[in-house]
Amino acid sequence: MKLAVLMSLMGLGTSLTIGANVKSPIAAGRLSPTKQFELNLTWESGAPDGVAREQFLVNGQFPGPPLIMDEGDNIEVTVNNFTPFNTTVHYHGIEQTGTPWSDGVPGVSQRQIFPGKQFVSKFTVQQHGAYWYHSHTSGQIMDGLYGPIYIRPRSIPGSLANVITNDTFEQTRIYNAIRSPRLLMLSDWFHMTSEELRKVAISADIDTLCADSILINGKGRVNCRNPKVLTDMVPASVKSVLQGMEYTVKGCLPLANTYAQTTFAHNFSAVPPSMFYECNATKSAEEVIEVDPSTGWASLAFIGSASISAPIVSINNHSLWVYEVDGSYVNPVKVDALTINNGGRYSCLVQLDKIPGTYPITAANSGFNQKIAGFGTLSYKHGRSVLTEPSINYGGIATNSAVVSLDESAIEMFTPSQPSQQPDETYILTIGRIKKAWEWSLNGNHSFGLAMEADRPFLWDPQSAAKSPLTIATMNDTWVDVIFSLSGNVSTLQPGHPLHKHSNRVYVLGTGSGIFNWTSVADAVKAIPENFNLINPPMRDTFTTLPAYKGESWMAIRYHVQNPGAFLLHCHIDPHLTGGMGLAMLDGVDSWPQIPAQYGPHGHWRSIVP
Ligand SMILES: *[C@@H]1O[C@H](CO)[C@@H](O)[C@H](O)[C@H]1NC(C)=O
Ligand SMILES: *[C@@H]1O[C@H](CO)[C@@H](O)[C@H](O)[C@H]1NC(C)=O
Ligand SMILES: *[C@@H]1O[C@H](CO)[C@@H](O)[C@H](O)[C@H]1NC(C)=O
Ligand SMILES: *[C@@H]1O[C@H](CO)[C@@H](O)[C@H](O)[C@H]1NC(C)=O
Ligand SMILES: *[C@@H]1O[C@H](CO)[C@@H](O)[C@H](O)[C@H]1NC(C)=O
Ligand SMILES: *[C@@H]1O[C@H](CO)[C@@H](O)[C@H](O)[C@H]1NC(C)=O
Ligand SMILES: *[C@@H]1O[C@H](CO)[C@@H](O)[C@H](O)[C@H]1NC(C)=O
Ligand SMILES: *[C@@H]1O[C@H](CO)[C@@H](O)[C@H](O)[C@H]1NC(C)=O
Ligand SMILES: *[C@@H]1O[C@H](CO)[C@@H](O)[C@H](O)[C@H]1NC(C)=O
Ligand SMILES: *[C@@H]1O[C@H](CO)[C@@H](O)[C@H](O)[C@H]1NC(C)=O
Ligand SMILES: [Cu+2]
Repeated sequence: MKLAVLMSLMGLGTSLTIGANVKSPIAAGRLSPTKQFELNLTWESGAPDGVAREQFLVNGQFPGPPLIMDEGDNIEVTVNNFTPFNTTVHYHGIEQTGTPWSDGVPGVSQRQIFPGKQFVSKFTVQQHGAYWYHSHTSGQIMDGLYGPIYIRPRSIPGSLANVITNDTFEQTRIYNAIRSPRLLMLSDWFHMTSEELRKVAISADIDTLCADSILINGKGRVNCRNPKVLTDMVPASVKSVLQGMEYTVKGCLPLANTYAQTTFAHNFSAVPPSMFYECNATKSAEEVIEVDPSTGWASLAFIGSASISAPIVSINNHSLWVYEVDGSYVNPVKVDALTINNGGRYSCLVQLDKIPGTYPITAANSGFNQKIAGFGTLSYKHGRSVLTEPSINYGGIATNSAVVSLDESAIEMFTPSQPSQQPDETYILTIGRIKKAWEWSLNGNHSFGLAMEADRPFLWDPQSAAKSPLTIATMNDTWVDVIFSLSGNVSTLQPGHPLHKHSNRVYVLGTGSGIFNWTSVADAVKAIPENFNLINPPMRDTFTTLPAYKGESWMAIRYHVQNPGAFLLHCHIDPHLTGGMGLAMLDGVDSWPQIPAQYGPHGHWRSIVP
């Protein structure tokens, strides 16, 4: 079943080339005032890495079809839930200005979409670049409910390419590439369903730290490696994290590793051996991105849709010029490899000036939790097999000292913007596990548990929502600082958390190792100015803390409250979110919007009408 996304009659979005896995052409009516999309969700058998299981499909595809929009468009997405599960669809990075009820978070902005029901989200997109849509219900991202979004820019700044070249011919080719990005969703995949994984995690009290494969645009293989080879990849300086153990043949840290699984009491007999220890390699199809070297350049937009892995990506023999991050242009920076954190988007230019050949793309998990990689190919048109060299190995480690990887904290906005130099409010959140290996908290005390998904949405009643310890109420047009402080001691080690703020981008003011033992950013700046940028900091909707492997770490963000509504702030590692690592920001409680009747308590989801 290959169904096209609902199209209006006029105009075809032909200027945009899309990943090879995407089967349907997406069109949108230039003359219609609103672009309409229809997403039919089904639960069917699939085998993205060669092993069959039940999974979500969107319009018969995995990943779902790309939703191609133009900056300024009014968008209407109809979600039809043909699955046996409750669900919702969130549009990651879309600001939802004036439409907080279309943000797709159960218990926060809407009720679940029950089986057989339909939900229509309406919003306007005054932004550009790569985004994605995904389920925001339980662990359904791990079951495949996601697809890319690309918003074509109204215009591209004329001087964006100047740091790359001043040759006008090359610049023209670069802008052509930027106008037609290839979308690459990098994800991880699991042979057990998210529900099965969660049940094991709870009954064994473990953290889900092991994937079965890494996928590029929904394609990949199960790769198995010699445990000794994997173990030898870990640099001597950090080898202590292994506690003298070897990775398993699946590339996982053994369950007995207390840095990974904590010193809490576990019940490992509840864990099936396939989850951490067994590996049967497959030979299923891998993604091929075909490029035409006569165009000179290609643009690859990486969309981080992994659930527990943080893939570092690289293409043999090719540098990547990163020029757009989370929907904002940045000063292009040339790297050999970059880590695509869960939820983040990074668009890169690749010069097609090598021998016409086929060049492997490597996406290798960068965390200690697992040594695992997925592969694809960048294939020049009529390319033949050539001798190539990788910049990173299977363990995500640079193959030589000349390899440059992206430094997130050094990202410079192409159009710098200065935040207010003083916040109106500061919240210091101690983030980490509470009581259990699988249970997480964003405020140190409370878990945003899955049961809350069934609760009355906070959006409907901000006064009573504000009484919940799982909300933070802010006033409109104020500046808010949030400082995340990661506890880290031998019994409760933490990975870096890819945090996501719904609705708006935030200024990432600074990060550091050690205890944040100040009460405000201003005090910390006095002590450690080198850790902060208050002049032109990176603006992100997804921002990753440093890990707390050898002690505490912290991150400070600042944002301007501009769009009243209930918006989640959460970790984008799926088992951390379902383990409770979230809070709802009640942004602008003093200027709360009137909820349209169909999205409020008396609205009801229509049954699907064919
Ligand atoms: C979604 O399903 C409905 C009902 O079967 C069908 O009429 C419609 O064409 C489908 N839409 C897409 C985009 O597949
Ligand atoms: C292009 O010209 C600008 C202005 O003269 C200069 O700053 C920049 O370095 C040049 N770019 C390259 C790649 O040479
Ligand atoms: C451990 O898990 C197994 C399998 O789920 C279960 O049968 C057993 O009762 C559990 N033991 C404890 C102490 O919870
Ligand atoms: C791998 O294959 C063996 C033998 O066919 C089977 O017993 C085992 O369950 C498989 N493991 C996984 C993880 O698929
Ligand atoms: C790739 O790079 C390696 C190392 O620089 C070089 O030996 C090889 O010839 C290159 N391959 C191609 C096809 O350019
Ligand atoms: C937990 O809650 C108590 C009282 O409600 C508060 O004093 C304490 O600071 C909180 N701890 C953290 C880590 O947020
Ligand atoms: C969907 O959610 C409703 C209300 O929270 C609940 O009663 C129902 O059991 C859920 N259905 C499924 C299939 O999980
Ligand atoms: C480690 O951190 C946890 C959670 O913050 C805390 O409860 C525990 O006391 C700490 N242990 C040590 C040895 O500091
Ligand atoms: C704050 O922490 C820093 C290092 O993290 C330490 O050097 C300093 O002594 C601490 N200050 C106080 C007042 O605890
Ligand atoms: C909230 O504040 C923003 C920024 O000042 C402003 O543009 C917006 O109109 C305000 N919204 C409401 C509902 O007052
Ligand atoms: Cu997390």
